[in-house]
Amino acid sequence: MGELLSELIKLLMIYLPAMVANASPVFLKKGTPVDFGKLFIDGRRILGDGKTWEGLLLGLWFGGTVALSLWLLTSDLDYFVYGLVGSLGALLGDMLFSFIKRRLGLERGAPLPLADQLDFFLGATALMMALGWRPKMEYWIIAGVIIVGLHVTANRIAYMLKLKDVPW
Ligand code: CTP
Ligand code: MG
Ligand code: K
Repeated sequence: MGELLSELIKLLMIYLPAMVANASPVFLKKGTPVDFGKLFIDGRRILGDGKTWEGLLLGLWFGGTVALSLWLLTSDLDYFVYGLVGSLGALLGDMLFSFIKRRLGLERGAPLPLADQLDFFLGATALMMALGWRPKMEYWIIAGVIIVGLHVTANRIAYMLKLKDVPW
């Protein structure tokens, strides 16, 4: 039990910058679209107005600040390196799924169950693992359930506070 708890806390700390990076662009109301408004070969937007350069910069800045704070608190450089990489991965994963949503003909903000909840988590995991991070599978699954649960709850709160137009 003691080991499970400490491993879970470490995992949540590794993912915390990615969670913050994913959540912070919500405070933006508009910005310059990453795709600059351009259309894909199917005639639909490449990514759509929900993915902006300002959102990417804000997410990296906030996620990076959390990663830096964790490094200073723990003296463990891994929290900074993986935190920063996880933040970038979260934002890229989010964009990858927006690309997929547009290809499916879904407008900006339309829900795609599972994808909307997992995009940033999968993106953060993929990029951190590409840089050599190796979580223990069983702990990773439990941490994933907690993180996705927190994400869903945070989105509902953001909706109630009128920060978001939709609760997902
Ligand atoms: N956002 C942003 N830039 C990003 C990511 C998010 O500006 N790179 C902002 C947008 O205002 C976006 C909001 O955060 O509307 C919520 O993000 P998300 O739910 O991922 O975007 P959606 O509007 O749902 O767009 P999509 O359908 O493409 O997922
Ligand atoms: Mg959305
Ligand atoms: K998303």
